[in-house]
This record gives sequence, C-alpha cells and structure tokens, in this order.
Amino acid sequence: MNTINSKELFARAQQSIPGGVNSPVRAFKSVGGTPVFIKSAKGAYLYDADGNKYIDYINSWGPMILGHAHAPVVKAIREKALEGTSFGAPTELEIEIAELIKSMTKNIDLIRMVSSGTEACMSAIRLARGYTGRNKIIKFEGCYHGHADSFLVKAGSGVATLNIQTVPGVTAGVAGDTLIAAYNDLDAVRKLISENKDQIAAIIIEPVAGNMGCIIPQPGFLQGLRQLCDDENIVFIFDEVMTGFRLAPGGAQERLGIDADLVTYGKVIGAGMPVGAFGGKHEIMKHIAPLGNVYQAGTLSGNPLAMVAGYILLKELKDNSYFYTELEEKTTYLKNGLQRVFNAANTSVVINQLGSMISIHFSANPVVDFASAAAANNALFAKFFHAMLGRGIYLPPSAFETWFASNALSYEDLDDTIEAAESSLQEILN
Ligand code: KE4
Repeated sequence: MNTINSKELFARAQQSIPGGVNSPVRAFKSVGGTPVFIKSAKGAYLYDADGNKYIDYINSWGPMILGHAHAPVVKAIREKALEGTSFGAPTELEIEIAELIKSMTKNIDLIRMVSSGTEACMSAIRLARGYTGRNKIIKFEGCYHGHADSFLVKAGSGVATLNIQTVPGVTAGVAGDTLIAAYNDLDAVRKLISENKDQIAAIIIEPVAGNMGCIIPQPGFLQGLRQLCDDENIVFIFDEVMTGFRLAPGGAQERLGIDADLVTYGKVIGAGMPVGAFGGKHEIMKHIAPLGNVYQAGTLSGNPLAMVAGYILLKELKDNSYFYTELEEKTTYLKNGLQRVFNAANTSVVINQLGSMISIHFSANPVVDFASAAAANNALFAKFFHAMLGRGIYLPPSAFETWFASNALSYEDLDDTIEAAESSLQEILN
C-alpha cells in the first residue's frame, strides 16, 4: 500500500503536536511504523490520506456502533449547528437525552453530562469519595478509566501500550490512594478491603474489560464485588464508557445482570461527538453540585451538537434493539472464522469475545487478566497488525485494546477480514 502522504503528514505533525498525535494510542508506538492519517470514513470503511480503503475495527474506539457518518446523526448535527453551537445555558435537549438514557438503563435516577469518559470517571470517583467521606479506591490492573491522576496506576490502554510503569506528575499522595487488584481475583479484593477497613470509597471496574484486549469477568467475580460493596458500604462503579449501549441497550448492567451504584458512559453516548456522563442513584447523585457540595462542572457539558448526535443514535439503538443480536452474530461469525484460520496455521491464539467486543491474543493459555495479556506474544501481534493493515484491515494498533465491530460491517467484509488473516499468517509465520 502506498502511504507516502501519511508518512509526510506524520513528519509534519510531529513539528507541532507531541508525538504527532492528540492521543498516544494513535501513534503506533507498540506496533511500530507510521500511523495512517485518515481523510474520511463512511459505514464500515476508513479512507486514508493516500486514498487507501480499510475495513474499520476501531470505529473511533467504540462510538461508531452503526458505522461512520451515520446519515441520521450527520443530518441532525448539520441542522442543530444552524441554531447555534453552544449556549452555556440549560436546554430541553439535555432533558430529553437524560430521560432517554434513564429509559434504557437501570439504577440511574440522575445523570450528569460531561465531555469525555475521563471526566465521567474522574467525577464519579470524586462523588464516591465525597459521599462516603473515604479516600481510597480499588481499580484493576489493566483497566483504563481515562487519564485522571487517580487512574494512572497500572492502567491499561495507552499506558500499557507504552509500557509506562509510573506516570510522572502523578503524586505519591494521589497514587497512594489507588489500590490495585488483578482482574478476576476476588480474593485480592477481599485482602485489600481487610487491610484498608472503612477507608475504601469505591471499587471501579470495566464490567467487561477492553483496555488489555477484551477480558471477560469470570462467573461470580462481579457478583462477588457487588456483595463486598454491599457488606462494606463501598460505592460500586461500573465504567461503561466502552460497554454502555454497546453490549445491550442497558449496557453491561443489563447484559450481565449486575447492579452498579454509579455508572459512567462515553463513546456511543455521543455518536462520535465529545460526550461522557455519570449517573446513579439519587442517594448518591444528590451530593453533586449544585444539589450538594461535590463540585463538578464543564463549559461544554450538554453541548447541543453533542446532545443531538447522541440522542439520535441512542434512540435508534433503543427502537431497533435487534441491532444487538445482528452485531453479536457478526462478531461471532468473525471469531469463528479467525479461529478456523489460526487453527489451520497451527498458531496458538486465544480469542476473547463478548457481544461485539473481541480481541486476539497469541497465547496458548487463557487470557483472563493483565498479566496473561502481557505474557502473550505481542511482538507477533505487531507483525499481524501490519500484515492486516497492508491488506486493508484496520485493527487497533495495540494488543492491549479490544476490537469494536459496527453493524455497518457486511458478511462480505467479515469474509474479507478472515481471508486477510489467513494470508497474513502465511506471510508472518513463514
Ligand atoms: P476518554 O477520556 O478517552 O473519552 O475516555 C476514557 C475511558 C474511560 N473508560 C474506558 C473503559 C475507556 O476505554 C476509556 C478510553 N478508551 C481508550 C481506548 N481504549 C480511548 C482511546 C484513546 O485514549 O485515544
């Protein structure tokens, strides 16, 4: 593939933007090579600065669940922009999307809009600390909740991709209040709770992890955390920035049948516009300013263009929930095809999938937490990534990311992906 324009753009970008990118995972650091600069996208496809076409399995890291430039969303943004782009004052649209989200989910009495998943998770932690009067939180190694200081301890996604062990600028005081357990290790959580009795404000988790590849909660794990939070008066926070409105209309709470106390959202909720949100039971949310004294704010929170984009997409997902079945069937078809191809190549690979979240790990052992994801042959993943990219398949540029399927994918796209995997393996294994 000719990518001369991307190479020139990357060289130019690095003169003005740190690392040439506005978010580190885009820089291809762990897979090597030059990031592809995208010019446009439509449906299941990306088109780069050199006119190359790719079948997209990132979908902007989740938002494009119905495909890129989804016509009803684009139309709504266009029309709303003519009425003004931001007011800094309340609007009816914010009520409508809040009511829509409450109708699709559970345990959400009140919800506050913000402009990113980081803001949502950061605010939820502050709220849990303000509500309980406690300082410590428990997060899980390899989970990523955005780049707020409290979360940059053994985090996944770009922090794992870049192998950053401790993030400079995060003070010992802040990091000291973040306790870490391995995903799927309930005993480790019990131990942390007993060692920090009555000091833990919240347990925050990706109910299905997507930032170390797709890591699935083992039976009893989330239920055990729920019980521990009930017993110890700890706020149970589901970070559904990825899983929200992706695994089901009601997200992981619905799909897995577990109740959270606070839930954070992002990605799909904004249909590609900058939106995050956090919500939960009135008992807790009533502490958020201006109701209570846990301060949280944002100039562009509830921005009309972002709200109308999110509203149109969420309404379509709510009214056509068969999408979720279709999407899961397509992802399962992809998994089965890839498994067949990997088996035929006698390559040890673990494919984790839940709903439309899927990841491959070149490992002979189950991948159930960050340690087992990190122990996989990620150098081989990097070769596979580039072999697929050269065949027009755009995977996340890191083994520590989940792939996202969109319902714009056709079965022909899936077959093309499986065929590309077959020839990619022949290339990299011989
Ligand atoms: P943002 O601040 O990037 O909108 O959301 C942070 C966040 C919070 N929680 C979860 C579960 C997330 O996956 C994310 C962000 N996801 C990464 C991709 N794994 C965003 C991509 C990037 O950093 O550029």
